[in-house]
Amino acid sequence: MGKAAIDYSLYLVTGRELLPEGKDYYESLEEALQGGVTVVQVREKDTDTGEFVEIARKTKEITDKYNVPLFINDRIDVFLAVRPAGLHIGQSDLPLARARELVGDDALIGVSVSNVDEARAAVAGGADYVGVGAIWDTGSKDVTAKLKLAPEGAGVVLDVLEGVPSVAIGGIHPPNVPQLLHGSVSPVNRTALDGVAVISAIVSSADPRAAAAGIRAQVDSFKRAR
Ligand code: TZP
Ligand code: MG
Repeated sequence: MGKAAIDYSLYLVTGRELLPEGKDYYESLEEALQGGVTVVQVREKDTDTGEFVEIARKTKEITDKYNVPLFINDRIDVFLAVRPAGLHIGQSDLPLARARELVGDDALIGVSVSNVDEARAAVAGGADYVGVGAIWDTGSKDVTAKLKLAPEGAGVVLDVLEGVPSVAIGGIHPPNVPQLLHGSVSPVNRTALDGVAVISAIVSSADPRAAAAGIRAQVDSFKRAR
């Protein structure tokens, strides 16, 4: 899957711990894909390596079926074992330059950024996309107050991306998507935001297909109108 083919409109980050009681992870994932998820990232924080690899491998079987690119969060070893489209790293993970040496030029690397300096470094280092956040408070990750960008702060970060694709992340749910999409827009970055990334808005839903479809429709109509 070539780099140019990626549509970042609706980026699902997995969070098995947030599934509703009795909901199967793979079933939820497949429903979300049917609802219009365009990118998936497997994010596992306290999972044994062998199990992480197995989950990533099975997840890839499903995302492949929908022709959706898969990223692995943090773990280069899991990436190398499964070889999906890409690796996603944060500011305290493997440095971007080392990650690039290890994954090669054909793989995609996404980088989480929370401010303009991190965004500039990610762009200079050749990140294929950036995740900008946390936009709002989230129960899905420990984020300190200074990392909370709110839509206006996201716009400042988007201004320095120089065409590198971006997704916003953190506390994004259907009611605040309009505020995000319009609040993060300035004349410079009008086209900079390529999509939204969510965990709980889809994973916690009893109907992930409908949850994904609802957010996807909002992003699609924003992108059509700009
Ligand atoms: N990075 C910044 S915020 C966040 C991550 C992984 C969690 C997003 O989860 P949610 O449930 O969509 O707020
Ligand atoms: Mg990380």
